[in-house]
Amino acid sequence: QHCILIGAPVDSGKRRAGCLMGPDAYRTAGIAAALESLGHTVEDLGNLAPEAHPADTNDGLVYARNETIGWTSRLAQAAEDALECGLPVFLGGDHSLSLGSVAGAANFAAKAGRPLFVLWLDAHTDFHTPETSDSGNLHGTPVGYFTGRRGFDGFPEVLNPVPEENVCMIGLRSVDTQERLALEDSAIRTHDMRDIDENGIAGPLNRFLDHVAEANGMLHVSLDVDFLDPSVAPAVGTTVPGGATVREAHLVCEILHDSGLMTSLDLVELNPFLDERGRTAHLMVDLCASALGRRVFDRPTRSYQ
Ligand code: DIR
Ligand code: MN
Ligand code: MN
Ligand code: MN
Repeated sequence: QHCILIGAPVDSGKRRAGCLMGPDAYRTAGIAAALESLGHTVEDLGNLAPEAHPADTNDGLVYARNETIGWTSRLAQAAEDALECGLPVFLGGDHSLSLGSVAGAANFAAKAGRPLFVLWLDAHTDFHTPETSDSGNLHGTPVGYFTGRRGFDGFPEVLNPVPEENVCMIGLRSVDTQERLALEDSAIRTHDMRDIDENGIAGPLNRFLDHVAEANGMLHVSLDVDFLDPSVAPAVGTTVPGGATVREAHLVCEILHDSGLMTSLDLVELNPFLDERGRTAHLMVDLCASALGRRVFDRPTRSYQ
């Protein structure tokens, strides 16, 4: 495959700074070489910048709204353009980058006449709107945005909202009250950590991939560092105990590769400033490699190709 690395040093989605260093941490951890060693071609677009925007005053609850709007337009266009030529890998940057990456992927999918599906690997549901958020941090809003919830005044219009039933969340263990209420009325497929503890992680994932394949869908995968347990991935501002193990995360990525269905990927919320010796960046690079074909042995698996 042709992998297009898109540096998205978005740091406007929450108040704690540091995610702007994420893209360069992934490069330092060897992401390009890892993908090339699997036989892929890799093109690195460097780090993007947000579109011009008015300065943020931050006098209301919502933090850095204008800067995040600037990023959303820029990244939506970048996603749409990159999907013409290959598989975009967004090197975040905090999770507010997914307002743009998913909206752009949805526009591309609409042009291609295919439905877009989204796999959300995260401790959080990120289903807020700017109006329901208690923190005012826009990294908690991308799923609300790209599924077309109201309350995003001033943001680019979502031309092709992702249908709720096309969204699957795995790894959940921190859901705010307003998100919980909104999810109760939604068709989003949610799998919390208890679900994984009781049933394993492969079943829910394979069932979702079956839907993607049946619909000839495109699949955007958004991997938040805090999907992982903080004991193995400490470099994130919002750690929540009880997350996915290294093996559960690799299994997800290996199954994704075998499915042949993934068409774009976000690596988000890495804050290298909080890390020891780049261990979290290395783990995220290893997971990306698994999602793009690194494996121990070949084995017969369900394949949609
Ligand atoms: C929290 C945190 N629900 C918020 N969200 C995070 O600020 O709305 N998402 N960290 O990944
Ligand atoms: Mn998130
Ligand atoms: Mn999260
Ligand atoms: Mn919140």
